Amino acid sequence: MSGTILILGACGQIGTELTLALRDKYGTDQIVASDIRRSDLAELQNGPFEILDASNADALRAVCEQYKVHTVYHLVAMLSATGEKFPMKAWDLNMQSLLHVLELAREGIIQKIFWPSSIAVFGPTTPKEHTPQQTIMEPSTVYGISKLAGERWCEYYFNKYGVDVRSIRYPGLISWKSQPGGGTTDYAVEIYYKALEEGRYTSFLSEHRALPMMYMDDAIRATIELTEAPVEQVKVRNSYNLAGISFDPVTIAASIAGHIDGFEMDCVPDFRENIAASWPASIDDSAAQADWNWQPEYDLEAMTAAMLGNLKVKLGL
Ligand code: AKB
Repeated sequence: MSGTILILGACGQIGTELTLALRDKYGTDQIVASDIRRSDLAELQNGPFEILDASNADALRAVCEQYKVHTVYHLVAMLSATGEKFPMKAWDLNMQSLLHVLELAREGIIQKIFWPSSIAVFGPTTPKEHTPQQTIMEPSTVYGISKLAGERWCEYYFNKYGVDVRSIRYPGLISWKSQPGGGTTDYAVEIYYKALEEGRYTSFLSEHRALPMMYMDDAIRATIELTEAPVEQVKVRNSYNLAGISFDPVTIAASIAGHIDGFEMDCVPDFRENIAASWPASIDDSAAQADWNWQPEYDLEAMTAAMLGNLKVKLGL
């Protein structure tokens, strides 16, 4: 590959870990991190960093030209719960920034794009269990609507202009290095912090509200594997279903209680329960498995051990 890699949204939950993983793989100078603010994480400071608003097309173009960017990982988005509070802002941010990046690829300024979609593209009329790659998609959140529209734009730019854009429908992502913000699946990260800090947690989803989830190490590996897969293996150009682990609050709480004596959880569902109720409980990712050999490594037990072990050190407990 000649040219650098640009990460948009490098200070976010996925962006932080993807930047570090790609810098490990390709060397610090090859990876340009960007966000609207600087990261507090010292590790992200070592290497090229640009303050960049991805919805500003001119600023984005200038950074791509300055660093001779080959591949853009576009990780800027307003997630489901915040999106319901600010629908127009969510739509503008989520759509404009994607269209700017697609246009840069159409013009040949960049050569490849990774853009994340989400299980939020599905809705209440979608089959709930083992949701297929192709099925009914009638999302009921503004975030889901923007992700579904984004998927259609990605496929359109691929079919019409040959733009090499690749995408995954991420489940809820669980990580210890950086926290999520504004999502419906965020409870599954908060619960580990509260378990260690307070020995108890109040979930904003109901006891048996199962959702598709994934440990961040698996998600980062999937992201890089798909983006680097030989072009002929990438047969889905809207977005790939991706499955890791499916669980509900009661099940993750039991897994944590196996490590922390006396840990307790209660449930006080809020507006996010309705969002979660509209999403699948589990995902069929056989297309990703068949096309680019996707296999997750972490089950719930391995994830809980990794989260608690790493957070204990991070929080100095
Ligand atoms: C959210 O909860 O909004 C996100 C997602 C599933 O895309 N984590």
